[in-house]
Amino acid sequence: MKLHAGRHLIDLDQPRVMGILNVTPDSFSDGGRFLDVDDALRQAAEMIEAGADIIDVGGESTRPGADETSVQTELDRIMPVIEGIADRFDIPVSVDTSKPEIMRVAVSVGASMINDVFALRAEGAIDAAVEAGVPVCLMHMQGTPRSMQESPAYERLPGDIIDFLGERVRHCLSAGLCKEKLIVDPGFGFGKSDQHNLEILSKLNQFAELGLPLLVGLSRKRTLGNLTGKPADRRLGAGVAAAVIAVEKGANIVRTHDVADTVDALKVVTAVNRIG
Ligand code: 7PJ
Repeated sequence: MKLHAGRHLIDLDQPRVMGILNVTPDSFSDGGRFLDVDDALRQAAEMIEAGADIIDVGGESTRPGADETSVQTELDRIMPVIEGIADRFDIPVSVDTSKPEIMRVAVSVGASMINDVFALRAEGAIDAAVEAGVPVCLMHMQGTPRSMQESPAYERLPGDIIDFLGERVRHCLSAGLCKEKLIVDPGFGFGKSDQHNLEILSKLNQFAELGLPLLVGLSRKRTLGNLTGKPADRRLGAGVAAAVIAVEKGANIVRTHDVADTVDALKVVTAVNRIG
């Protein structure tokens, strides 16, 4: 399986690591805009050095309870960073957004992939993605970031999520996106209890029925904190374990804050799986 992402070709015959680069006020606290961009580019360089295969740039917080960010604010945050990475490094940059305006601009300044936690459900998003012509990750979320953790409920897991993604895929195909450009993601933590997340992870192999590359993001998420009793910056071991389980159950791309350790862990998985 191969993904054509702009000038890049991503070979999914081995697991790939997507490094998270948040350009939000929570991650890059103070200082002027220039400083933020320098910080972000330094972090990107570090992740590339550590073996990242994709850098995912986001300018809007999607944490539970988060408010929406305006288009202009999001653009101001991410444009110089996307342009900077695309100019300086030979790595695909994905843009983490649900807004069609942002998708268009991000791709025009060098993003070669779209990562949409709203699975192109925003008005105009599918058209923007068709025009952009880059791969798109469709993620499942129940509710909205504001409300999603209030009382998530499912009839069947992971069936409900596979059904949702299958429907989104069909809708995107009928709107003109091609199958070779689609990636799916169960959306760990997005409208899911700890029990839901664990059930989805344990049955992740069932997503293979969609016949598309599978991306997962478990890095530092709350379920890992609840399991270990550790704060977000001390969930490395838990996150690496989750990434290894996900890849063993068929995940092709792992989205993580902790690139170096995840890359090491997946090297071991890949080496062992080459043998038997
Ligand atoms: C995900 C994401 C994820 C994809 C976030 C966080 C919350 N995009 N964006 N999948 N999570 N595709 O990183 O903790 O799980 S933001």
